[in-house]
Amino acid sequence: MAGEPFFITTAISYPNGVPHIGHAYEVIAADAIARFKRLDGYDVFFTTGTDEHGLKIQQTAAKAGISPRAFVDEMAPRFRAMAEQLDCSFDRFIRTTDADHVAAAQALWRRMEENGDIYLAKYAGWYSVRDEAYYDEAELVTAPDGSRRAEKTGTPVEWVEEESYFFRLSAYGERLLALYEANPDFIGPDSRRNEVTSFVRSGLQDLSVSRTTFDWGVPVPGNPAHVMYVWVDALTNYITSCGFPDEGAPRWRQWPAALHVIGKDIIRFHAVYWPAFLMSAGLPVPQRVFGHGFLLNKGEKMSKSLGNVVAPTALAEAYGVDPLRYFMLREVPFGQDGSYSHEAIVNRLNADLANDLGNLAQRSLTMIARNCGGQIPQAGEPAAADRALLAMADALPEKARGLMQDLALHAVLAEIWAVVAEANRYFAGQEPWSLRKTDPARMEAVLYTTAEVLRAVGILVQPFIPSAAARLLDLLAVAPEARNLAAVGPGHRLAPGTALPAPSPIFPRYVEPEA
Ligand code: ME8
Repeated sequence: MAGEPFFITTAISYPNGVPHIGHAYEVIAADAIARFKRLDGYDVFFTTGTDEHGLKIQQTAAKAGISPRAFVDEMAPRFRAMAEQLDCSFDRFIRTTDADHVAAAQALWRRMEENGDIYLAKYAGWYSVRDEAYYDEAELVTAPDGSRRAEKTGTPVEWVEEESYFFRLSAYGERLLALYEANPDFIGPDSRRNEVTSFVRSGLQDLSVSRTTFDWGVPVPGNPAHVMYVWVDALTNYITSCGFPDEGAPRWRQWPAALHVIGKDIIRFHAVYWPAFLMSAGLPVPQRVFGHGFLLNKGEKMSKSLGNVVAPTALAEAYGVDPLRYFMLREVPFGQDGSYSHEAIVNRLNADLANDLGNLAQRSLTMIARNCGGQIPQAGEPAAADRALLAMADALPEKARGLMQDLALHAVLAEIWAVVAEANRYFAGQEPWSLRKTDPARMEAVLYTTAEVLRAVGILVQPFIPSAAARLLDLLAVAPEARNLAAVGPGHRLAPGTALPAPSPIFPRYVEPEA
């Protein structure tokens, strides 16, 4: 896999409000995948960003009494700061107001137009500003206050008539179905694939792709009275960052994307519209689109002392970045909905991180510091118990690769923690503290085996809890270039006699702040 490109993206967020927990969840999950692939030798390119055009933004800015440009210039940095605070290793933060993006969106439009897929007509229909989408009569309900609303989202709709450009989506049904058929992994999880397939099977209508009722958007090439429908503009971000329309750009080797990580609510845009646009433009389609679930605050459960916080910034400050990342990725099976609460986060933090992994590292490394001269101990002749435990740790990269292929992030963590649990049982059963007097060589072997398992675990947890993993690997004196998946196993065992730094705890327990 060495050097093979792996382009991974998040959706780009609407910056019409401050970042919320869903935005944090998505960028953390994508970051864990990106980091895992880097550890496995891929040439990873990882982007996230903001989706800054459209009526919603224009209206929010107007309410705030400032220009849309000033508004997004104020909001976009908050999204970037959140991703940075959460230790997300993105290579580009793309804003749809970036000059190269506007040029890319116009170039894509021209390609679709040259292919005969864009035509001018009149549009009349029920439009939801909140959803930036038109709805059919059949998709509406009447609210108690008499207003017409979209049934699916509950947002108000208004009757809109405008001249509009259309994209000939109706021509792409067969090709899309063939794409899903030939690439079973194109849409995940399975529930989403079924949903999309039946939507396409039911017949596709042409898509209105321009607006004349507002002007905060990318002008349509050749007819600036129109701005592009925000989804045409937004989806293009993925090829902008690969250098489009310059197909000779160095980054172009990253296209097609290996994976678009998005929420389940926008799967149709990514699995139907987006590949159709790309087919029209004669460009390769992404390899995979994965719609994760929604993360919801169960409500009342948050602790009073935290003021019922839901802002990701506040959660990261209250629990720490690594514990928050770990919680989100371990607690929620990726692809399903999940919920969070103060109790659930604290429980994971204290049980899995502070107790299981933190204590094992602290106890074994303290014994090494005190009894082995602060050096990696002698391995000795491994006993059956040592070999069994090491075999489990050595098997982690292969297991993790397989589970990662299914994007089962929670299952990767479960496998790693199964090894941690086994190492704890081993440590308790071998009683190295008793061996200190009776059989010091055996004590060294037990401590060596434990340290070696911690090395494997430290390498494997880097994608999920990057700072704590780095601290653990530092404590084991693992060289920076030996922190990848290929370094797990017999070929790169810890060298006895290597000097270690003084041990320090990697995960403090969470204690409730004083009321
Ligand atoms: O949809 N839990 O932007 P957005 C988990 N601009 N994920 C959530 C969530 C929650 N509670 N709420 C939202 C947009 N998301 C468009 C995308 S991409 C070319 C354009 C996810 O700010 C949501 O599913 O509303 C989406 O993937 C992302 O957050 C941004 O949502």
